[in-house]
Amino acid sequence: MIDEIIAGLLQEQPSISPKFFYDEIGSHLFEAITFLEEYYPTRTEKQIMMQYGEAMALVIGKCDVLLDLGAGNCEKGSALFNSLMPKEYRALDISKEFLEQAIASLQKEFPQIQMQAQTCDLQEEMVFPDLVGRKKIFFYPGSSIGNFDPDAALGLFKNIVKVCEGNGGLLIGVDLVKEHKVLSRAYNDALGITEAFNKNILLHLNRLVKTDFDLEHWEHYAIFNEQLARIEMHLRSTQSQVVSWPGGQKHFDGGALIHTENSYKYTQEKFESLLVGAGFKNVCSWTDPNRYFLVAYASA
Ligand code: AVI
Repeated sequence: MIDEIIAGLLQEQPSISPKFFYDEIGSHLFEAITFLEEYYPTRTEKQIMMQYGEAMALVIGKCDVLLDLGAGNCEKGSALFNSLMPKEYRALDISKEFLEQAIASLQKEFPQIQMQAQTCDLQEEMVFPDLVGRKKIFFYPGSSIGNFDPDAALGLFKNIVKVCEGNGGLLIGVDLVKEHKVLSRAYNDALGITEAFNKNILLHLNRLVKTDFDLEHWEHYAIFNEQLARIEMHLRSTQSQVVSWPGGQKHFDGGALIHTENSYKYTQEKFESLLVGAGFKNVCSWTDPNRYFLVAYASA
């Protein structure tokens, strides 16, 4: 992990993987972002799920195992229990610890559902030998897929198609391309929570790698890259400075950038063809009146 971070910093165009956003403070800051007026994805997805939940359940049909990717506090996944009535719920995330706490309280509420927490890094191939032959419904909400490059998203979809063995499918939320002003506001909120979320990654690195980033000399920079249809988040050096860590250092000019995140936005057509290109047979989509966000079910 330390080698990965240092290699990223030493690149000609320095970058830090967005997975390092989510330390304890970062996870809370992201939660706060989801409540912001400017950050429409979370509440828009929730509205779509509430309005079309029954229609989705009809299309999905019987659900044997519900696999919740990036489950976090399991709130979104458990909201599907009443409509999908899975026999088993498998919550997957980078850290199992957090999941186990969430599952312990859910289990009391839904004793009929067998529940299990499993560590899972979506950058790596997923295998579920114990679930072979069972109908699996994957759930990947929140437009987290937007934080993957399209090639990596295609790879993840192909992996899900393979694991589904011609049965089940994927219920997924994705943010749509829209007016630039709306996109830009969502990543440049007036309260500065997204700025804090972005800068906190440096504090996380100071702990992990013993770097000496001084937050006073870095600023949040988020723009919509129209050509690549993605929001790019960067940290911009406000002066010429040297950042050091045990065994190394790097000079940053004033204005130099560290790339911290991409958040791809899709058109409905592009997203559906990505799913079909991965091998899904059928795609059903639901959206909100503004067409800000899309929830799709792709059957394997
Ligand atoms: C987690 N992910 C879908 C968020 C996004 O919108 O790409 C992370 C985020 N970054 C800044 N604000 C929210």
